[in-house]
Amino acid sequence: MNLSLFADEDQAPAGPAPLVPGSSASVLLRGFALPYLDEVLPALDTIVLAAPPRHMATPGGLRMSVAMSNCGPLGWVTDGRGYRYARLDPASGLPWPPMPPVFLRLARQAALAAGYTGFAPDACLVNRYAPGARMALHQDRDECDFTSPIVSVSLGLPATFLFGGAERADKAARIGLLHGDVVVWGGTDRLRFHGVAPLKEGEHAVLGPQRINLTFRKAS
Ligand code: MD6
Ligand code: FE
Repeated sequence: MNLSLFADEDQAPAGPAPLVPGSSASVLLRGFALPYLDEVLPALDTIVLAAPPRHMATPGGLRMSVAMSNCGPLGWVTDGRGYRYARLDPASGLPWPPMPPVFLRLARQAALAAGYTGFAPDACLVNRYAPGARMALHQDRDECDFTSPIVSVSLGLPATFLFGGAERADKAARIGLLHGDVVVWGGTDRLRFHGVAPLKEGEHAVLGPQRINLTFRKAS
């Protein structure tokens, strides 16, 4: 007998699930952001109006397929001089838009649900993927503080997240991320290689033909 309140198991809200077997340092919170989206989406509109996502250049001079913006005191940027965090948006010379209180609440609650207390992000990277855009395997290592976790919110079209190991050549697990899913990782997994497979064509009911990823970090 099926005692679940949900006819379809796929629709049941899930608690934290390990992102990969054998590690509790990185968790997937299916649908965790959904109750926040009535406030998150208008706030996101304001951010991308003030600081439109743009295709930055890697230190090697390649144009990134993902368009990026930021909110909060610090923003992640890349150009011919390297990767770093900057207080000002290089496109406007102005500070990045402030971090909306609902972003901070969502990030802190997600971190807590994953077992990380006191998360105080000072940077939120806004990544916009059009179909075909991808992110190559990389480590997040431009932050001063590797003791804080990273909280990553997926919105819009589904994506395949690649979650590798400590070495670039380690085989990566493939994890499907949907609108409203949140991934939290830290601790012993903080420096794992990860990336995003090329985004498939599609039209999301709320966000249209794109995926937005919000990545919260404590950078300073
Ligand atoms: C993305 N995410 O999901 C790219 N980094 O669009 C990341 O690079 C990432 O999701 C660190 C932790 C979580 C992430
Ligand atoms: Fe990353």
